Amino acid sequence: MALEPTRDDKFSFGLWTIGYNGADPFGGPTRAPLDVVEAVHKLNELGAYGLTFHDDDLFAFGSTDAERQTQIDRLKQALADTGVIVPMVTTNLFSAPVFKDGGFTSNDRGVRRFALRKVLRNIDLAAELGAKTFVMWGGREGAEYDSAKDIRQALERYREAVNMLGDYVTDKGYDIRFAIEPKPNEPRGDILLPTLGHALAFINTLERPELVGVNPEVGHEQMAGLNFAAGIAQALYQGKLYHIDLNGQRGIKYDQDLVFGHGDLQNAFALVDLLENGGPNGGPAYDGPRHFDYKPSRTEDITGVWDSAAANMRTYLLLKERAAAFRADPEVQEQLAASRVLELSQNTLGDGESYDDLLADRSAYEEFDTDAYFNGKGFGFVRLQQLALEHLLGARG
Ligand code: GLT
Ligand code: MN
Ligand code: MN
Repeated sequence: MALEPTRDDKFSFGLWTIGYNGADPFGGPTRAPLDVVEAVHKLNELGAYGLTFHDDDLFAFGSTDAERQTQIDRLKQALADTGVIVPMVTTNLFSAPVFKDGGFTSNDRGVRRFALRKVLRNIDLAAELGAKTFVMWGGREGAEYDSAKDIRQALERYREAVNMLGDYVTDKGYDIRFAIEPKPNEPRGDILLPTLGHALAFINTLERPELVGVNPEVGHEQMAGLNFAAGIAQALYQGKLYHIDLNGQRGIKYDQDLVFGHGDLQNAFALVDLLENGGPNGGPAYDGPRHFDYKPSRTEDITGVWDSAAANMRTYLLLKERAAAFRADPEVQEQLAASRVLELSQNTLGDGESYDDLLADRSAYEEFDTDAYFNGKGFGFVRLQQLALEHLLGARG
């Protein structure tokens, strides 16, 4: 299998990822600003197919209309010269000081109205560039103090905002869907819609739920101690995986945004297997962009930036190769059957069986001898996981 990324792999990067200058709350930048034209050309050379961005990544907050247009034109030219596309656009509602208490859910109504205008303008740009997904990461939507935010009203305002944006894309005829990106905390002490599950539940309250899905990020779910691959399986199950942010995180701590695979590698293996193969019982796989939202480490120079960009894609392709070998291994198939992983796709009730039929089935209960049935036998999950690990390590075929 080819380990050279190609356009068909649908790898994309945020302009803010490769463009991260290395500044953190404790120290200044370690790298010079990266120009968007250079970013597009370099990503193209490395085999990526897409660039994504926030409005403020492309043209500084507060730019004049002319400055904004110059940057848009420069980007368009670079896209035309390379064939790179913009699959996703997002809005920065977090960097400007005015957003310190949030955008859609700031206690200050004037800020909320400004945030909506900023997003509407950026949706027009997304449509103009042909982006199909519009991500909403509400990093400042939240609070540090329980007394500071009426959570129910904040959710009402979030809902009002997303409903209005749904009306807007519908009325304009834009082929755009929204993807909410959950995160539990940072920069706020607590962020609204902190996990994928909260976001999925919120989406059900919207007026046009079909227009809204999720953009889960590996590290964000792991910051909450959750199993990312399992969450993604649920998002796929509910038809809500509209986009994905791949990166690496090592445990429950600040948002590390490491290279994909440089965190929980076993879960990354399970994730790639799921995205590519749809799970052991062959559920729907994912065919959207494989979007990397990582930060080249602060220790790196520009060579390290491009090395780490390439590392994300290569690791993904290595895991894809290992996952294919895992699925094709006859011993794995045997163990999947022995571990009853495949049996889970069978309905629990028989065809047309009602609860009356189940109640009448004495073998299911009255005559079901749990001790004899169990008879001390295990599931063999450890052997199955060791087979997975050995494939991951390249120790088997
Ligand atoms: C910010 C955040 C990311 C989000 C980006 C989209 S912005 O860098 O840390 O996780 O995906 O707004
Ligand atoms: Mn992150
Ligand atoms: Mn992200």
